[in-house]
Amino acid sequence: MPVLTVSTQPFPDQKPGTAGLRKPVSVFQQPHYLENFLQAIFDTCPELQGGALVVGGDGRYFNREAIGILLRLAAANGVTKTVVGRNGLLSTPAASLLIPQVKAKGGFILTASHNPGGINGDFGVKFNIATGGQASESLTNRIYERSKTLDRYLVLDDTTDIDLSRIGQQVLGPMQIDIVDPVTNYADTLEPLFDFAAIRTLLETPGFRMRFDALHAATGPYAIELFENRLGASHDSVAHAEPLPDFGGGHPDPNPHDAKDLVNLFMQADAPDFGAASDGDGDRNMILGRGVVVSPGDSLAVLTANAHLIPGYRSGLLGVARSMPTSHAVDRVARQLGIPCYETPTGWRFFCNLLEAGKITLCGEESFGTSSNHAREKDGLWAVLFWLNLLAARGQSVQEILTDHWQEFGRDYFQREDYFIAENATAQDLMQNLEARLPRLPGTRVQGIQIESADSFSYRDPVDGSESHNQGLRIITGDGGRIVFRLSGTGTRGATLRVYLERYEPDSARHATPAGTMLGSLSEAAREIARLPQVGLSRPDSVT
Ligand code: G16
Repeated sequence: MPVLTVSTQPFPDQKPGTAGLRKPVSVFQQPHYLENFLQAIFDTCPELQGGALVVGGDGRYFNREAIGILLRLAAANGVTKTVVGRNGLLSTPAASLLIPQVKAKGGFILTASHNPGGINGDFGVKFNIATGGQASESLTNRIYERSKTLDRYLVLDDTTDIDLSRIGQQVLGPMQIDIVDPVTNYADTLEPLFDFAAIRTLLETPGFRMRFDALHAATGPYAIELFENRLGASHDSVAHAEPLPDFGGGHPDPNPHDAKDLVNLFMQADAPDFGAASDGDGDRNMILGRGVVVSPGDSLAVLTANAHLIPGYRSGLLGVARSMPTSHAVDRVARQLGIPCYETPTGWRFFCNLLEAGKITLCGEESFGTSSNHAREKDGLWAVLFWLNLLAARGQSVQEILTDHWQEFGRDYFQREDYFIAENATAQDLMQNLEARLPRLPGTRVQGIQIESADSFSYRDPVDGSESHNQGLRIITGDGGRIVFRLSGTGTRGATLRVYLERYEPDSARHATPAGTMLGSLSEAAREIARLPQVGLSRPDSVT
């Protein structure tokens, strides 16, 4: 086999973040940059030799070129077969499901998720293991260590053009390439989990309207297949369905800040009955009803409380998990159901061990991610189907379901405030200084709020015993509230400080009060505690 060994220099900045390596497109376009990172993965995972790989991406700018490079490196590193989504497209959940289904040794998902795309946007590479789950923290660290000493990569000396649009088998040197329809397998996997007949009846009810906004990202073709083709939703139900390399210039993140148009639509009196959106690679979801956006913590809690109504989950739940900054709403439901509830650091990879060990059935995060043990990634369209099935089974609107839920369990008001900080070093200093002050906070009052305790969150994985430290700073207040500070691990420029605010309200007479009102003083307290105005951060850049 004609393999070239190309000399290279290590790049010092190839440390993956919360989910893979994400950088501006221009960084990935530097000579050898992508090749180096891929080679670091092949060197760290010798099990990929002689096996199959799944490859696909969210269709963002540089997706096709990157796949071309990846295929040549894979062939040179002994991969015998790659399964590639047609036109290089695979949503993250679809790729994750495909990996174990085709018995691949792993998969490469080319995505920067919710980060903007286009030539001036971001690109990213995620490596998932044979279970379909994200690489663990220790594997990610080993890949990073390898990237720091890499001085060569292997590439097939063969520039045969692979036609990514043609479903079927092709070859590249000794490697077989199977181009597959990215949608059918995914839709076939999800369908048996839900009562499609009941959802179809709901969607065909005269006057019922839904709107799913694919934000010109990966989920468009999947949503059309599921909602319009299989479930009979009207043909205007899926908006912005065509995946575009720059996502149509938008920010493909389903949250009230970035998907403002959709939120505004649902605040109108004549809004559709049900709405949802997903992100660049299809793993996040936001659920809306007329006049209401469901907060991610509430969504997880509602799904847990109602799982017995859904065919795939009728036999009960093993347990649930949420990331630490996610609201405690699901904890109350788990307590009532008598099932375990785990609290993990931010990052889906921390759920994977729990899922694999059969400890949990559902899990979710504050960053608009939810999923179940059907996959090892979060799954945006799965959550949308779950909610539709719930609407059909309960015969209620989104607002009615939420109101009933709060009535029974109380309401966990939740909001995330993001502060953009231009200099990374400023952000690191801010966190270090705050951490140093934590021991002095308990017993003090800030903005009239009593502080009960404060710590830095550490996690011990109950399956493999591995420990993760410095996973966010927590302040617990006397009125059932909590403030969490952490730095985002998915940005590519400067730093983003995330401040998560939460407050429990058992009294249903107060459940209609807007979150901003309920959390106003906690927000002020957070700014004072972290001394944000002193570094010019007097107001958040976004609130979701
Ligand atoms: C990624 C991870 C999620 C995590 C999120 C946090 O999401 O997959 O598990 O919750 O990052 O983002 P940040 O560190 O910016 O708060 P995604 O959708 O970008 O893959």
